Amino acid sequence: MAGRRDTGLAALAGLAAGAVTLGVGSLVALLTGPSTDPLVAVGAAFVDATPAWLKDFAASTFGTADKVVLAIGEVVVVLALAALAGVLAARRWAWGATLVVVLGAVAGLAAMGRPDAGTLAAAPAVVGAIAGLLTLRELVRRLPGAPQRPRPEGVERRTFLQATAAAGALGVVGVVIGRVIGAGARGAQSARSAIQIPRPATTAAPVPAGVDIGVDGVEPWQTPADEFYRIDTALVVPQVDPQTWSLRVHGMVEEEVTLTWDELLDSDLVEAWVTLACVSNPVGGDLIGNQLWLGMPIADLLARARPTADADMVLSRSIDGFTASTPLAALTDGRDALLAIAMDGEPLPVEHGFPVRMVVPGLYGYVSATKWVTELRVTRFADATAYWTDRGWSAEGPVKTQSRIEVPTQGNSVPAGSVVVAGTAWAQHRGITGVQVRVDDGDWNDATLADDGGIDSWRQWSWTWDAEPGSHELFVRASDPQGPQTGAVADVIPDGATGYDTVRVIVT
Ligand SMILES: Nc1nc2c(c(=O)[nH]1)N[C@H]1C(S)=C(S)[C@@H](COP(=O)(O)O)O[C@H]1N2
Ligand SMILES: [Mo]
Repeated sequence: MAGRRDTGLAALAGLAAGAVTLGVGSLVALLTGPSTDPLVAVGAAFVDATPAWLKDFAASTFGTADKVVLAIGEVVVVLALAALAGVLAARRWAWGATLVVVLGAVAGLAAMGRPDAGTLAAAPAVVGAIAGLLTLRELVRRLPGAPQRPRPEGVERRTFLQATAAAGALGVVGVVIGRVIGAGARGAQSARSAIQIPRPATTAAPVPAGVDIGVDGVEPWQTPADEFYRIDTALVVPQVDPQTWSLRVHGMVEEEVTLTWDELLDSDLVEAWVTLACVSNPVGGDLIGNQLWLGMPIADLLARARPTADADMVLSRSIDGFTASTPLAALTDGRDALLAIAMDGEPLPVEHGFPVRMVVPGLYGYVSATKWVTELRVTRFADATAYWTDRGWSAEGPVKTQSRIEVPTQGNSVPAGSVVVAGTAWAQHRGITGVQVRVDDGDWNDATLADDGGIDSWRQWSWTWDAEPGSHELFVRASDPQGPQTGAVADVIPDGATGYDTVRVIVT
């Protein structure tokens, strides 16, 4: 009977067949689109099916590297299953074959279930699984000691290993070619470089020189575009050609409107500084950034469509199926709610929503900042729910007033005497009216605010502490016109974290 060594060889056969499956799958996906690649499709379905707590855990544990971690985890699982298929096939062909068919079916169904799935979405998984099955059958037949191959053991072993290595190598080459060509074929980057951003009809108010408080270690007031945090459910960044892009406004409207890219460029564009924040940002976290956006006021577009009187929500949808529920009022009350086409004077980076995304001051991104947006459905909160609402988050997500200490950092040791404590506070669309710092359980001390860049942007602050030796804990709280932020500790789920940011400092 099969010994341990034979099991190892059978597992190798399974791995090689698995590589062939993935290689063929990713080559076929060159024809059917990156989101139909079996690994990508399964990963995306996993992301959508993952309960909110797990995704929150992934985002907070791995930061925005969570997609890389997911991909590595997925490959490990797939390789383990492929090895298992080899071992099963060596014992009884039908068992191994069944596992391959089931895995192929799972990947095919996952691809067909993607919101942007075409009719051939399952093709990479199906063709890949067939290639994998054929490979597995050939390799299992060549397993040393297999009944069909009554040959001397050494020769058998050598031909088996050669065939397995060749199959495995072909599979890996297929994956690499698929990935490299697929990445090169991503059209959006070249379309993006060809774009001339028009001049705004309304420019942003000039930013006072003192918005940056001038303390080393404080995050810049304007977040560099290439350092802007990225949060989305997209495993492959949607590639949208502006020339074929359009935005459909429909639902509870007097008149359906379809906006094209050229119409958008020709409209009266407005420039605005807006701080965008993620609801998953923990207290003191960095899933937040401030930028200069340029876009068409969403109110102008809605004015053409004329929402009916009983509508109270706009469900925006991206090309890859993500949806966000934004209160209609926030889009029409005069704030700078934009269909943004530029960030920092440049076309949107592809991963930040090229060619068009929404930006709405005062609301967390998950209910307002739809990237790669292609549809606005005017509806009611009572009638429709959005992507994250279906996963346990609140239907509405106004940004909570928050503040963070950026210097000194946690666990720092500083010499006694004058110590500058500084950081950033935000209360988008209400504005920061004050920041206070507390040492241990002392009184709150007023911090100095940096210049004000507008109520939709965050605001820097600093306070000079007369530090006495020992271990101390610093607390910060910000105020908006309604009063100070709450110190009550709340998790990010369901509608944003609260509590004071704190750092422990050793004064020597
Ligand atoms: N299409 C799409 N748009 C999306 C998301 C998404 O998953 N898909 N995530 C939203 C969330 S949760 C946030 S916080 C912001 C983040 O925007 P950024 O990646 O440009 O910083 O995008 C929003 N827009
Ligand atoms: Mo978010």
